Amino acid sequence: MATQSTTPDNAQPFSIPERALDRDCTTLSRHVLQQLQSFSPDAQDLSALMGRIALAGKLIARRLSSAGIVDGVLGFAGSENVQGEAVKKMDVYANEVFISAFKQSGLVCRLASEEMDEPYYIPENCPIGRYTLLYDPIDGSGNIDTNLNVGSIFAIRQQEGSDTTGEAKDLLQDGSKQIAAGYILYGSSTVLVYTIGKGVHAFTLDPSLGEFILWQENLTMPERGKVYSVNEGNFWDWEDNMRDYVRYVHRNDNYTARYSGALVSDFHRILLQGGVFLYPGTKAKPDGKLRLLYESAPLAFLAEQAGGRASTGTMPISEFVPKKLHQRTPLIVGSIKDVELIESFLNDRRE
Ligand code: AFP
Repeated sequence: MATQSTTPDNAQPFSIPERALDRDCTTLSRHVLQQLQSFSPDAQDLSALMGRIALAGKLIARRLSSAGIVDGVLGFAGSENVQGEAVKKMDVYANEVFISAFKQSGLVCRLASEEMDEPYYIPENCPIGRYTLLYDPIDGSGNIDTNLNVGSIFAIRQQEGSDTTGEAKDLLQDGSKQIAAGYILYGSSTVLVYTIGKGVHAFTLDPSLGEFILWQENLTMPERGKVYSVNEGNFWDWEDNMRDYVRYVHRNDNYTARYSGALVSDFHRILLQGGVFLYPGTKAKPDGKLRLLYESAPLAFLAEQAGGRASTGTMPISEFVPKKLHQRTPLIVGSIKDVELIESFLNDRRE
């Protein structure tokens, strides 16, 4: 006896696999093009740039996941960066991965990173390379040796000028010059979050495909959160107003503290669940620790796109014009109401 078919007569033979593909396989480069609703040369460039950043992220994730099995993942490189901080082996590796991912891209003429004194030029790209990549190759590298989360942060700006000397003055501009920004979080899964000024979107690396696949579109930060994220070991180094804010959250039952030692990790939690991250200046170091161009400005772009806020305490991070490449700024970033509350403490506006 013939088996009765369960497929309705009008069903398309491939309709189910096609739907599955749509649902499961929006890749990063396709998403960028969808966002821009264009196949123009600029849109293709941006899609290709994001593809190269994703490649760097995959290479770094692969290396991190073999810590303890292969050489060159754990431990210090034995040198110091321009900020005088001890460089980890993974800082060196990840910095070079970004350079090599962009070397033959024809897109980027200049890369500037936290790990390099001066921007790195790729002369063969310069005649046509119209973009600058700014990046922190491994954010939170102090976490690597204990198998805790780390990240990479990036921003893309339009290249202006091709001067190979001096202090890259055209980089010394505010955050509105960023065309794209985002981060890769190397956690229990590898997640890439980006914005091109059209919302904030998150992708998860599918190791079986080797592709970042769309996880969530148009992420928005809750207006207020329960978590404050700050290194309270610096409590007595802060100005009085900052201490007053932290005393306030201590007394207020609605708040709890979380601090991971990796900005990307703390920011990602705040993006999804709300709250605030702070790295204030201290009396001795009023500009704090975090670098504007590679850390604060990219995350400020993401925060604002997600409905949050980023501030130095006295002005929006996105309006801060750096005086030098490795400029540091205090950073307060997260849910809009939480950031405003801290600003009210810092500016003596408490009612
Ligand atoms: P490292 O990359 O040197 O570990 O610094 C990480 C970082 O830039 C940022 O990711 C952390 O939020 C912050 O510094 C931690 O600094 P403290 O150890 O001074 O709290």
